[in-house]
Amino acid sequence: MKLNLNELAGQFQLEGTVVEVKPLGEGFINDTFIIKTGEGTPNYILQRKNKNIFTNVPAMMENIEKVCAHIKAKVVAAGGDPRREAMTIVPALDGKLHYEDEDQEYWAVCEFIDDTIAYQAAETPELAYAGGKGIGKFQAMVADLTDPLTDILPGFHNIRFRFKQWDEVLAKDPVGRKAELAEEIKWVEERREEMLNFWKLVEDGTIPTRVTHNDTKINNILFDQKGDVLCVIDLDTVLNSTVLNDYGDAMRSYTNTGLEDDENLDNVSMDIEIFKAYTKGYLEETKSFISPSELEYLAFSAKYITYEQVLRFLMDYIDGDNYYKVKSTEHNLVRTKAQYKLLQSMEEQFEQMQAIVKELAS
Ligand code: GN1
Ligand code: MG
Repeated sequence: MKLNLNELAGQFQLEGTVVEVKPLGEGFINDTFIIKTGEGTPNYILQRKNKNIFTNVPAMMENIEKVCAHIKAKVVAAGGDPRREAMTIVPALDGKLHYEDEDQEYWAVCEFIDDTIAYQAAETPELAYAGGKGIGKFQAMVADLTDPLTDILPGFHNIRFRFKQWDEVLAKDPVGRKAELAEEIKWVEERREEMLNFWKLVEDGTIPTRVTHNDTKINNILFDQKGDVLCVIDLDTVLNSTVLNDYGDAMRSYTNTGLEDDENLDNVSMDIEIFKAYTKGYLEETKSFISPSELEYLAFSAKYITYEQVLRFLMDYIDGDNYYKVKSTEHNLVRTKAQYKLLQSMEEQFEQMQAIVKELAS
């Protein structure tokens, strides 16, 4: 028998009685629901994890639990509230961290943290500063988590791996979109060497590998009512990689004066004040562990991740929109163009970005 959402919620060790389960948010990857329970008991987040992308959900959930447990111990030691300042994964009735339904879909639950604010954009430098502190603090808390995580997304922010996918998709051109895209493809190809040269430094260990979040958009941070960072959420992509990817991805999303999929490219540019504020907060929290090689490439990482996103959106468009959820047939192309505009804006301001990092790190 196929379970409905309420019955699925019933497969987890929840406190209280389920009142309703309804959709929440608009993630590109998973399907997300909120489980409301009665007075005095927590609400929960129920997610169907996208099994096409996360091919090993049990290992993903183990990674998440490891990171959460590590952070909770730090929060407790600092006198904080581990149920508000860290995510709490709720096991299924059989004790596993996921529930597999009869269609082999994977479901997971965590506690919903009440009374928080999530932002879709870093509207002010103050907010960007707080976000930088939040991600910096997250990285500092997991810096001593040396037990390796399972690599559930091989090659996730690895441009060498992305080029392999890119070359395959372009060779196939499965829906015949390539012919129209000579200019956009050139944007990617022109920068191939530059990006690979950076990644070589990660491969040869010049830039160290640590526990990283890998999806540091501002809406993956919960703020409290005072505007301080409470908790970093959406840990699906916690992996061992370079912290530069977390910094770079945050800069890609925070500094954009437009939308990730803005149709009006005039709206899109990099806001250097937001860049500066985030970097200040980030460096304040990471000075205890960040290395000279990481500092040297910090500003570059903003270009790297934005470039990678240009490639990923364009590749998905050429591939016929199999990865990202799309709202129209052109959506991935619109996203590609908007991210490319942002990349160009970063390239124009690169010297200033480097000067800011240098000044704030000294
Ligand atoms: C995806 O679904 P969401 O918004 O958490 C993607 C990120 C991209 C982002 C683009 C697992 O994240 O890498 O940067 O879309 N996550 C995965 O907005 O591919
Ligand atoms: Mg995500």
